Amino acid sequence: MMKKSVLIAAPALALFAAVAAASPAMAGGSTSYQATLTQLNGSHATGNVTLSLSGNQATITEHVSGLAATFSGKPYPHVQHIHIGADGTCPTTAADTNHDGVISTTEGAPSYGAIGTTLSTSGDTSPAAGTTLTVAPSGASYTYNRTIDLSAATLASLQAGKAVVVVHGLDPATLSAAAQAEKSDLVPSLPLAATSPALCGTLVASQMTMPTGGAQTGGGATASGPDLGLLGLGGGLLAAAAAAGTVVMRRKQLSR
Ligand SMILES: [Cu+2]
Repeated sequence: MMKKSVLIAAPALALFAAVAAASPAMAGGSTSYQATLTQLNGSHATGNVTLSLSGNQATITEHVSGLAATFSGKPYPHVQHIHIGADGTCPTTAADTNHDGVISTTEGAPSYGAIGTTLSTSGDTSPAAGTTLTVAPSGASYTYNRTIDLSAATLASLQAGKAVVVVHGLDPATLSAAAQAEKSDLVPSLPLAATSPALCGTLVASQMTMPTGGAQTGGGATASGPDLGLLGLGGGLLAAAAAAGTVVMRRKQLSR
């Protein structure tokens, strides 16, 4: 008798565990985006960004390293933004139209667009805070973590695959003599190096929420690795439910 009840209980437990594991992604309505940040202007920096979107609320986690460490003897402030409204790409050296050896922020704009959201450490995240050095993360390496509301414009670009994270601020010593003498295209009181892009990466959707009943129809257009995992889990759930005698669920599926 003991043996029998254990055998019956086991599938129920397994089903419960599967539902619990699947629920946050399926019911929470969040989508994850990832960006691999690659160097611009010979910065030799690296980084990555994860953005978890729920409605218009974005939780952003960013790791960078290898950036310019100091500026005027203090930790180097690296203004950083989500750029929007253009190609959704990072510029090549062909963007250096004045041939000073530096892709300025303005020269890169045809690729990544204008500032949509400022990834500041506190307060304002609008484009107005774009060059406020006091709320920029600083130093050669940092981890940035903040939950913010995205504007409608940034949200639209993000969902269209055209949102690009750009981290600014180069070591002036790495610039040509001519470029070292230039003023910033964004803040004329600063040198060109201070605001020129050092890292760039397009935010790409890495995990899509399943639409309701989406095990059959969802994810087809944009299926990637994590998507396929969810699809597999969804299918497994249906099979488990059918096996457990959940007739309503089975009927619903058959009637489609
Ligand atoms: Cu920027």
